[in-house]
Amino acid sequence: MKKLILRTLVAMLALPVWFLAGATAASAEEMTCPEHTPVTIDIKPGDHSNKIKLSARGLLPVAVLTTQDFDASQFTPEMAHLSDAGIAATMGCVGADAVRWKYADANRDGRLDLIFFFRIRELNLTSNSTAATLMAHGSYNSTMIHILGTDSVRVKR
Ligand SMILES: [Ca+2]
Ligand SMILES: [Ca+2]
Repeated sequence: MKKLILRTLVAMLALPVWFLAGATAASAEEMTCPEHTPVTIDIKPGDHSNKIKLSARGLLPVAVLTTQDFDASQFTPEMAHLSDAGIAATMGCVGADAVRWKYADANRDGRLDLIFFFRIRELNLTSNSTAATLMAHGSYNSTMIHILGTDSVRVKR
C-alpha cells in the first residue's frame, strides 16, 4: 500500500516536469513563474540612464516601487532574481540572486519601496541587453506570490 502511494506521488511529481519539457518556450515561462503579479521597478533608483558597467565591482540596486496596485512594504521576499529581459522571457526564473534587500522610500513619494541588491559581476547581461527583468517570490498579506517587473538598461563592458 505504501509503495502504491509512493508511486502515485512520484508520478504526480514527475508530471509537471514532463509537461514542462514538452511545452513551448512561451508557455514554459508561464509554468516556471506562475501567475506573477506585475510590478513597477526602477533599476538604479533616481538614475534615469540605468547605465550598468559590467566590469564594475559592487552592487546594483533595483527598487520595487509602491503603487496604487502594489504595496511593496507589505511584500516579504524569500528570493529574487535579476535577468536579461530576453533570457527571462524564454527561460523563466533565472539570473543573479539578490544578495540582500531593504525597505526604503526609493522615489521619495513618502511611501516605502523595496530595494533589492544584486552583484554586478553575477548579472547575465551582455552589451546587447536593453532591458532587465526582476522576479521575486515571497509573501504578500500572508499569501505567497511571484512578482515580475522590467526596466530598461544601458550596458557597458
Ligand atoms: Ca533608474
Ligand atoms: Ca516610494
